[in-house]
Amino acid sequence: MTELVVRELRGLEILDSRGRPTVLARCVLASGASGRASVPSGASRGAAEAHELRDGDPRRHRGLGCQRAAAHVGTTIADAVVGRAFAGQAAFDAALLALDGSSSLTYLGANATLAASLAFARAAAAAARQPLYAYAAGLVAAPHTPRLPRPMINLFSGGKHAGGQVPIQDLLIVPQADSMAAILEQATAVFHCAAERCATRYGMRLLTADEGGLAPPFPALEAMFDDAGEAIVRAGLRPGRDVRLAIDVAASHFATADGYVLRDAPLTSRQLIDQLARWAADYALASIEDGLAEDDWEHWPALCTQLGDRLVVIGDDLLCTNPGRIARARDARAANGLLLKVNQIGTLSQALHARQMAAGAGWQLVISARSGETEDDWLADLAVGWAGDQIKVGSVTQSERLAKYNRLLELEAFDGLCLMR
Ligand code: 2PG
Ligand code: MG
Repeated sequence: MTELVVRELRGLEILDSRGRPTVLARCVLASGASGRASVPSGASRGAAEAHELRDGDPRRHRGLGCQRAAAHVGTTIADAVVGRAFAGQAAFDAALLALDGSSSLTYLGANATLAASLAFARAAAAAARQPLYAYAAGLVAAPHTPRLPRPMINLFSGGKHAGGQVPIQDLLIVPQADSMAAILEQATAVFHCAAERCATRYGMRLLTADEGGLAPPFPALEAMFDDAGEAIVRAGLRPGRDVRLAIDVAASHFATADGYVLRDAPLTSRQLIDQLARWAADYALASIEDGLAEDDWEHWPALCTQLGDRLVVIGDDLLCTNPGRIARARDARAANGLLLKVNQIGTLSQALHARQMAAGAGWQLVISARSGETEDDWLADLAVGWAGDQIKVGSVTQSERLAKYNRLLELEAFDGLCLMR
């Protein structure tokens, strides 16, 4: 492999889909090849995520400014990498970690390191005259064919993404069609039928939540599932057959000191598992993400034992794309699916490690966006190159979501990539 010499690295504070600052980096190599990338940001964050560096100056962006993180890219990191030759992504990312020196990137900020890591990846892909997905595939040790992931698409939002009108954070649809074009056609049909139902049933204008999902004031949690089923039927599709349902419970966010409170009803972990099992049976759920809180390690194995043979038990806040937490969950049989979010861990190489561990455990791999996104589409290429079984990007509205879906459409139509069955 030819060495990649960094000629220039710059960082910039830009704005994300919530109107909050985030970081963009541009990397230019000595060969002239260049790449740029911006990083997303979560609202319903796991406690074990890598550190997102914010300025904390209340006079700008309510303290959420990213000028220090952007400056770290353009000065601290640039000073350490410009003029140096790197054998590849692993060497570049190792330099970032060495420079920071902490386990959760508290000094540089994971938003700074990830911007640099991704911009370097794009530049390295350009230097190799490869599309980003092929470069990402080349990072995975075992050879495999890049393939399109099946999207799980946000229909209804609650929790931290929609002001908490329902405690469940996301109800998602998983169209079962066998091409990306058909999947997105079905998803938009269901979305528009759901939007009409929200208008007639709840008198709600077409207002959407952080990820573009609908967020009506459901009178009961079951109404959320029933309305989704109804929208699928109205779209001329069969619930459970053509389109399956999935949920991101994000249970950490309604956990209390001694259990959970779901819509004013106190529940023990066991009772919550039983509730999830009833929904899984009644609505043929394809997956349940964060069905329990991130620190409820004691009960995750019971959840996985009870439901893991019927659906995917996905860990998001539980795992935080963190190899140490994934090892613990694997050993305890606490989950059988990883929600992989690169900014939870801070560099592409660490996320790859997490991906390899999930693959080694035989888990389902879901590559996920964040609720705060930009128009950047690198996530689509990553999901393809790393052979994600599924991708979670949000709804079929809002351009920061569609940038990823449209990239998948392009890869299907022009690069001949196929969906995994
Ligand atoms: C999640 C994500 C994406 P956030 O919980 O899975 O939906 O949300 O980016 O706010 O953590
Ligand atoms: Mg989640």
